[in-house]
Amino acid sequence: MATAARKAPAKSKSRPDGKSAGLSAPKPVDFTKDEELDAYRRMLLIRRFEEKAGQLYGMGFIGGFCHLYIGQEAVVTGMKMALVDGDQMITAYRDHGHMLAMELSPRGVMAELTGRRGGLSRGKGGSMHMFSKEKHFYGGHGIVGAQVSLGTGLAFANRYRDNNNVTLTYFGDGAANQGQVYESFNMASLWKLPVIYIIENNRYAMGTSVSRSSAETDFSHRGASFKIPGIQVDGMDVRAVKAAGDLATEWCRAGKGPLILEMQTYRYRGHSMSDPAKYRSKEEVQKMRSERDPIEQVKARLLEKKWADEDELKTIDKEVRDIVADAAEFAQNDAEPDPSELWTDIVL
Ligand SMILES: Cc1ncc(C[n+]2csc(CCOP(=O)(O)OP(=O)(O)O)c2C)c(N)n1
Ligand SMILES: [Mg+2]
Repeated sequence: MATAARKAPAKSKSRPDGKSAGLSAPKPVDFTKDEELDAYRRMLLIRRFEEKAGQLYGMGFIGGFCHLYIGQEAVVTGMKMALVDGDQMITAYRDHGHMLAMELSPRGVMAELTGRRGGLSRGKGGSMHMFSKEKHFYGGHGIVGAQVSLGTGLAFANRYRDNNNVTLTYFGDGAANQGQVYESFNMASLWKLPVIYIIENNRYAMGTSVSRSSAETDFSHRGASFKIPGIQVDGMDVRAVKAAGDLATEWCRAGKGPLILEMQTYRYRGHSMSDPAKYRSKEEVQKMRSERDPIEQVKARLLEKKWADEDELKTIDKEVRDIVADAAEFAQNDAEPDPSELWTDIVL
């Protein structure tokens, strides 16, 4: 019996990456003097806060897990600069920077780390579990990838309410290999939900490098099967992040559905507070710090353009250190939650 010649499968007309959708990483926007200073101050607050959190952890004031965001500050800062009031954010456990970017109070965040009643979850959530409905921040989640479906749900609610707000759903390169991420991608694309999936590719998931764990290391292509376009962004340059944020928020508000931004970034510290760091060399970390540091990049531009001199930058640093010192002072001296609170704010 003659067999019909097998036809080659029809080639998909459009590759659903950023390029086929007419998207490519936008050029970094030029910041005004005020924007540079604002970005500098915001990133410095995150850096100094995290340094202090590391110290308090070492002194035994913070128990449990604590994941520092040092090195990645440009990602949340640039994205926040692209938001309007009512836009939401949700992320994983490396979340202190995200909270500060959303303008949650440094005292409230630090006191939550030390488990005090003035903490944002009244001292009962700790580093990984803080929320602020007023500031549109939805956590803080310890289960890798779980926030992706929650963020997609937030976007569904925005679509349903037709309020034109977008949801920034952050997750890591490791989380990008979790199954529920792809279930969420499918629904978000099918229903054209206003959600920006921000993959913070800091090159490692605990001690495992991206190349050891991921078959597709270009995370901007991770939405290909779901027709979600994506672009790669220099996540160490706050201006590049802001430009990508502008593009993505416009895309979502125009009703075009979800978008993926792969932020290429780097974490300087260990995964959590005890990390033997045998999976990378000291030279690799040092190279990033000295050549790509997000805060130093802004500082260099401010000095070069003569928008600030060393003294003015020192004054900003002093102001930021004062805010952080006040938060730390509060977090060490505030009372612990009353035992009667043990059964409140929980679902039985
Ligand atoms: C479902 C689940 N599996 C495993 C873990 C343990 N775990 C905690 S963090 C982590 C690595 C995640 O890395 P990535 O998503 O790249 O985020 P990063 O820590 O780099 O910010 C793993 C495997 C967990 N918390 N939840
Ligand atoms: Mg990672």
